[in-house]
Amino acid sequence: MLAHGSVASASWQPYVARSVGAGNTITIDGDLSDWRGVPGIRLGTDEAQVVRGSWNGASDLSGTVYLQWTSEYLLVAADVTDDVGVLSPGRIDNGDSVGITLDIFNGSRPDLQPFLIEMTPYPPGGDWNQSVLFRYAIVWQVLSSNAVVRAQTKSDGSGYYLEAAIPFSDLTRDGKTLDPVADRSVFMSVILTDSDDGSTRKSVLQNTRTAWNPVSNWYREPHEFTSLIFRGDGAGEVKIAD
Ligand SMILES: [Ca+2]
Ligand SMILES: [Ca+2]
Repeated sequence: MLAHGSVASASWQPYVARSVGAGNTITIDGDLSDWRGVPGIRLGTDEAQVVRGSWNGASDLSGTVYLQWTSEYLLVAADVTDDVGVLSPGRIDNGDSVGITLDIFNGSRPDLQPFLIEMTPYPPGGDWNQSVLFRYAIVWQVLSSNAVVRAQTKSDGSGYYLEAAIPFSDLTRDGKTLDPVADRSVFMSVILTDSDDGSTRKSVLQNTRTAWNPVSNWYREPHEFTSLIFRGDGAGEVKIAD
């Protein structure tokens, strides 16, 4: 095993998200068959991706996260291996969750916090309206969100599939809304959190070593993220499952 942070990983390279494409539809239902062929960001393949807690290897926590977009939505899919599924009774990001940070200002407004979007596959009481925690990175303020999350547990108990649609209209701050066509690139990081008891974050994996670390920041230094690059014209349909 490599020591923490000793080597860069290909998973830390900028990620190119393509638009869904004319004639194609993504259905937000936790079934990722409509994502076939989309390149992913792999987590849990590299000890250096562990930024917090203990990690017992790929069967404990690993996954692949995929991003696409349409003119209306940033779309997220995650195929997560996690041997013990649990929801935190407190904040959902203290339990099993998929997170994404986005700095819509791409580093030009260090006075403003990046967005931090945490999504759980195990919504409290089965209420999908409670499956998203949408806030600024270190401003612990829950923001209203129209983001939609759906997930399915893997039939063999080895983890879950998660799918989400985050409206670009939610990614608005100080008069600016993220525009994938005009902006073309934003600072972004992806976070997988594993809890086995619902109260402790046992492991946290990221696609960048420094987006969060216990010394310097809490996702508030977007230049330490990697980049999300938008390609395509924004065509494509999104359907939300019940
Ligand atoms: Ca789907
Ligand atoms: Ca877990």
